[in-house]
This record gives sequence, C-alpha cells and structure tokens, in this order.
Amino acid sequence: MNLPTEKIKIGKFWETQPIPKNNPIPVGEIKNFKDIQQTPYNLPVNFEWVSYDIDDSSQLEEIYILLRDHYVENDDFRFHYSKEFLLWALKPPGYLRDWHLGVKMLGELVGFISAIPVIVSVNNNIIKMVEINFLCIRKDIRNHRLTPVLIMEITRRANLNNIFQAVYTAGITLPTPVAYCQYYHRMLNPKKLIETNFFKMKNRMTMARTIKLHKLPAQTLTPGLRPLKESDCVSACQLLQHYLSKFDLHIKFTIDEFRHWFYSEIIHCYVVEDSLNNITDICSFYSLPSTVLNNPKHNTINAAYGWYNVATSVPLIQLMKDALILANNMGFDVFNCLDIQNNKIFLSDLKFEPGNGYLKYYLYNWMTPQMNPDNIGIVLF
Ligand code: MYA
Repeated sequence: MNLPTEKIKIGKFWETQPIPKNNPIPVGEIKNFKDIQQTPYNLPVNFEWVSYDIDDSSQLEEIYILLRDHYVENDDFRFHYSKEFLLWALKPPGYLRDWHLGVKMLGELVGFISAIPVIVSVNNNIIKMVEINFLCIRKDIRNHRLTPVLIMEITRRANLNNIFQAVYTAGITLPTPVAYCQYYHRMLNPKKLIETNFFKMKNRMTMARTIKLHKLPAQTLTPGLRPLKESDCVSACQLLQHYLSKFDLHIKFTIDEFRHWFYSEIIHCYVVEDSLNNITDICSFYSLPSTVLNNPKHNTINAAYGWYNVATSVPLIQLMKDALILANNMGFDVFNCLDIQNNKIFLSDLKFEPGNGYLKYYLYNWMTPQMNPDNIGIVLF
C-alpha cells in the first residue's frame, strides 16, 4: 500500500476527540457517549446558534453567500455550490433542520456546519452515522477556535438522536485518515483550463495538439444509454447496492434515498436497461462549478464530478468514456473523479491526470484499519 507517510500532529481540540490516535485499540467504537449535554454549548458574547430553515429562501441565501465567498479555495479557484445543490445536499430523507447549524455574530452568519443521516457499512459493521459537510467560517473570524465549538455542538445534536459516529472528508490532514484518495482530472475544454491555470501546458505540447489529444466523439458508445427514469429507481438501487457491497466503506441507500440522490436535477444519471427491464449499468456525475479567482478572462470553471458508476453489460472504461462524452456535450470544462471504487481501471486510458494533494476520508468515533482508495465506496461532495 502506497500511503503518504506524513507525521500527523494532534492539536489541542482533536486530542480530546474520539478519533484514532497513536494508540491502537481494537476495531470498533472508541468512546461510549453517556450523559449527553442537553443544552447547546456556550458561545462568546454577541454570538448565537441558529438552526437554518433552508426552505426559507432568505435563510438559504445566507448559507449560499457564506459558502460562495468563504468555502474551500486555493490560489486560483473556490468551490461554488448553487442554492439548488445545497437544497439537494442538505435535505435527503430523514434530514433535520437542527443539523443545518449556523453561528451568527451580531445577526450575521459567520459559521456553518451540516450533518445528514446515512447508514454506513464499515468492514461489514452497519452503523447509523451522520455525514458532516460544509464546515465554513467567515474569513475575518478565522483562527478564533470557533471550529471546535461547531464540531462539538453538531456532535451533541447527533448524539441527542442516538448517533455516535460520523464520516467526513477534508483536504487538510487531521487525526487520522482512514484513507488517502487522490483527485484525477480529465480535460474537456483544454484552452480554458490552461488559461485559468487549472492545468499547465505540458513541455513540448502546443495548444492545438492538446486540444486534439483530448477531443471526444459527439455520440455515446453504449447502445440504449439514457437518463434515469423514476420507474428505474428500484432496479437501479439494487444494482448499486450489490456493487457497493464489495467496498469496505460504503453507504447503504434505501430506495427513497436512492431516488433523492439519483433522480434529481443536480445529478446527471444515465442507465442501460436490459430486455427484462433490469437496469444493468449506471453512470452518474454532478455539477460543481468553481469560481476562478483573479483571472481577467474567465470567472467560472464548469466541473463535472464522477459520482457512482456500475458497469455490468459493457466495460467500465466504455461507460466512463460515455460519461465524458455526455459531460463534454453539456458544456463542462473538466471531469473530476477520485481514485476510489474501481476508478483506477479507466483513469489513465481515458487521459485523466492526477491532481495535487489528497482528499482524506475520516471516521469519527470508529476505529478500523486504514483502507486503500479502491476499498472506498463513498463519494462525498
Ligand atoms: S471539510 C471543509 C472545511 N472547510 C473549509 O476548508 C472552508 C474554508 N475554511 C474555513 O472555513 C476554516 O478554515 C475552517 C477552520 C472552518 C476549516 N475539519 O476555528 P479554528 C481544526 C475539522 O480556529 P479556522 C468539511 O466540511 C484545527 O485542526 N477540524 O480554525 C468536513 C484546530 O484544531 P486543533 C478542522 O481556521 C468537516 C481547530 O479546528 C478543520 O478558523 C468535518 C482550529 O479552529 C477541518 N476542515 O477554521 C469536521 N480545519 O487545535 C469534523 C481546522 O485540535 C466532523 N480544523 O488542531 C467530526 C464529526 C462530528 C459529528 C460526530 C457525530 C457523532
């Protein structure tokens, strides 16, 4: 296994948390939460907790703007989640408004964290967890230790609903990743990607040769590939569950959850159906643009992200080539995916290139041996 051998520093807050540290303990729960605090954690003067009602357009707008201006970024790009995306991501079956948790300072939203319910299988242990996402603190309030309070409060709110484990990903290294995964990028619009610094032109390559090298056909290759219909959901969910069950870490989707996640405007989900009306193949990707920072010519990169793909009637590489063709025809500039699931099979043949750094997967309050990316079956957005 080829894992980064970085030494992980455990800070003041994470030292207190039930996460794997340097002391191996048997597989399973790390801490037995007793005596759950019934009242919210204290915040400094002028700060208050707010449970967001995202069906209220002005409340959704506040979260949207905080993330648009302050969420994950590097020197050149910042993720730009649309309001429709946030509604989809934060309102799966069983969601709780209490888990759309904001902190306001003098009436303005300055911090946010979210949890949604998921059933996760970790090495065949089926556990009710929360998926934690969208942790964000306004830039001028950073480095004031608000993050630990947000995490403790969302933990308390999960505990009050009898949930004691969580799954999350982050670009930074925290104690202690269960897997190190890498992003791969497939250029669809090389000119724009090079002009925005998303890609560097390779030595001895010209723009014309780069464009030619990445050109895709206009038509998909797989006969019968078509958008998912609502009536496909039962069969498609069964196919997906069967496929996911071979990964050490995966979600167990109910039919309702499958319908929410896949039969949606946000996800582009395509399937193949056989003559017995069974779904035999699924390919899916979601749209997550990034704002281009400080570029005179471009302000957005339209990125498609690989989601869940199952190929049984055609080779996976063909199905994923079709995903690239569909994404290209829809006007996406780049197709991104992680080296998880069976993705390594197609990455190099389909001209994906490795990105910088790793996305790390974490489990809260659950100890398990570290996993290879190809044992990971969960895609978080
Ligand atoms: S990952 C996306 C994270 N968001 C961003 O990167 C957006 C841009 N950045 C920011 O908004 C801020 O820089 C953030 C930190 C909010 C990230 N996850 O308040 P501080 C620790 C966990 O002074 P700030 C996502 O959404 C740090 O090690 N901890 O820091 C999944 C230090 O602790 P320690 C983090 O820079 C989130 C402490 O915070 C992260 O002002 C999963 C410093 O606090 C991070 N990404 O703000 C959360 N970054 O001293 C965990 C820093 O110990 C969920 N820190 O080193 C755990 C499960 C909870 C539920 C359990 C249920 C049972």
